[in-house]
Amino acid sequence: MAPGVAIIMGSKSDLPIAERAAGVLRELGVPHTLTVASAHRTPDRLRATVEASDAEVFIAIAGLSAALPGAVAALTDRPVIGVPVSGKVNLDSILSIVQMPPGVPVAAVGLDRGDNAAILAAQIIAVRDGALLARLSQRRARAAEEVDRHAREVEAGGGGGGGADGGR
Ligand code: AIR
Repeated sequence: MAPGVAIIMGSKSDLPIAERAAGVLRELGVPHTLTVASAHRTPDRLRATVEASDAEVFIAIAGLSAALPGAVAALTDRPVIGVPVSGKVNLDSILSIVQMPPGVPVAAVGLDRGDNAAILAAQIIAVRDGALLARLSQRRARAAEEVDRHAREVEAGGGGGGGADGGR
């Protein structure tokens, strides 16, 4: 089933977000690799990582001036999903990822949303993988059942709080 998804983070400090992505990919049975390479601190390592990878989709995770997803996109024609990482100023990483120049797109997910990056990467791969598409559909059905259960709890006066993503 390899090659799957290559997850690259700009720093080891991004690992909690990368682990969210890896957890979802594991659950969906999508092979993946995990590494650290910074667009600014280790550009040579980043180039070598991308050039050596046979991944179908890249997930690039970075905070601050988050050049990483764009730098990966500059090095490959395969799809790149950027995950901005939250910090003191959150718009910096979001805009660094969203504002790519014409011709070199990066798909952006929300702040710290490694989980959504993994789902999107799996959806891209699932275009040619019916079994993976079925697992994605089952995952979505389970999430819908959870909302139904929450609705019944709230309507019965249970409440309990927590947002749709558990407040994460
Ligand atoms: N970063 C690393 N190289 C370039 C950038 N923009 C990002 C990392 C991390 C943040 O800078 O992706 O989110 C802080 O890195 P560190 O290593 O200081 O914790």
